[in-house]
Amino acid sequence: MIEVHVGDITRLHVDVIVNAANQHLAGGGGVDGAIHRAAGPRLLEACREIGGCPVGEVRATPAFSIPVKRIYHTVGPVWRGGNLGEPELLASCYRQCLALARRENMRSIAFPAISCGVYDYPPELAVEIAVEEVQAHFDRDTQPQTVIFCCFDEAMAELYRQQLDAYVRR
Ligand code: AR6
Repeated sequence: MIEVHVGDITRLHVDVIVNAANQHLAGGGGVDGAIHRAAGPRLLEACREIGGCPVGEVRATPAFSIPVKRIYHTVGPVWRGGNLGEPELLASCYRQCLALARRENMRSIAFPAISCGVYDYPPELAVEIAVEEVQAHFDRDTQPQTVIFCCFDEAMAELYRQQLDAYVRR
């Protein structure tokens, strides 16, 4: 099941929330800042112990004060025009998070719009990749069974809805 939700990802009742982190796992603004604020200072300690995460990969931590099971920190690409491997790297973020959720037996996972804020990825293009990767997951697997695209605003949610409709019509 795929759902589109508008609101703060730290308030969702799911097994996993995904963080759009940076390579240093050092905390930051945007969704990263919101997740660190809600989880509390132990999250930064856990991230420091991990040490970092390459672009397109994922690292998992406990969620501390956020009432979910896990936080998956993935690092999206910075948009530099699209010819530097950005689409493959963004797809890899979604793929690796979904594969890890499957290995960890997580039933539900919520993604923010990775790279669509500070990292400047054009939302229309990012949403296309996100939907494609999640659909490909459901073609192969049944677990995690619920994927939520969590958007901070209605305009972004509308892009996901349009893309999901387009996919169904193909
Ligand atoms: N819940 C859901 N979505 C949110 C929330 C929230 N609480 N807050 C923001 N968004 P960004 P990036 C949306 O900039 O582009 C950080 O400093 C936001 O509207 O958070 O991958 C990291 O440390 C946008 O649509 O992530 C990195 O340095 C989307 O989340 C860098 O930013 C992603 O925006 C990562 O940049």
